[in-house]
Amino acid sequence: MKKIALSGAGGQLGSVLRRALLARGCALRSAVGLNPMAPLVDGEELIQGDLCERAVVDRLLEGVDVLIHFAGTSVERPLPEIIDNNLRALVEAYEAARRHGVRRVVFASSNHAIGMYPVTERLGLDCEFRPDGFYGLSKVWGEALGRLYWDKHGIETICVRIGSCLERPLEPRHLSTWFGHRDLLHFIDRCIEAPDVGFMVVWGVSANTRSWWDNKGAERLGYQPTQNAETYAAELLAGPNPLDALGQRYQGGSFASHDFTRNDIRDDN
Ligand code: 15L
Repeated sequence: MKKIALSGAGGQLGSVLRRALLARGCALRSAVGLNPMAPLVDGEELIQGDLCERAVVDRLLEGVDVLIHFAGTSVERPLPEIIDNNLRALVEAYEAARRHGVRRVVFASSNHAIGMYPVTERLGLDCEFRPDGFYGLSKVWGEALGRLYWDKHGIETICVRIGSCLERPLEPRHLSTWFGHRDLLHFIDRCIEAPDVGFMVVWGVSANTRSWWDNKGAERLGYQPTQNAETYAAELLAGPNPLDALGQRYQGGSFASHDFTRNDIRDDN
């Protein structure tokens, strides 16, 4: 059985994955951050600490086949925090992966790496980056880091550009960006089981009728989503849209309109 390490296991998505992987009897070791957490099952392997510390990532990755890296800052924050959590900690994780012969990393990237595309554009996997803030920029950097460690050190990486990963879609934007939990779990299963992936980028999105993102070219992963936000369309479109006009214009939504200062594009046109 493959040994799996999960970082960010105390976070919003990490806790969904932790529960599901343990329920399946997976050989799991979880990094839970700085705050102590109780084991969910007897004998669960939990690692506490800062991933920027070599001793912590060494404990996390010893004897591991696949690292599912969901740790890090997941929203727009001041640059020093993003540098520590999303840049430095990721390098430490890859360096420990080298030391311990980890074969594969699943990197939680984000749609905010491309959030400045207008919602009228449809994107393939080869689109250029258009980050919508420092958080999105950190995901661009993380994807490039994965590429480096594959090209130079032979560590495989799957970058999952996560849309809006929620139990159910909550607002009109999610009709395009929703990544249902059932699809997330199937996606992660494929990331663990698919043979020889090398380096790849994949949209983390369900089979939404209104999706902006096309996974053509990522077939070798075997990800076949079955959830579709359209099921909730009538209800969502009848409700309020929490995004302002700029947020509705760009794929990154509120991340794109945050601190937007171009004055040749206004939010009321
Ligand atoms: C993300 O990357 C964030 O971590 C999450 O909080 C959501 O904002 C999501 O993207 C999204 O775009 O809906």
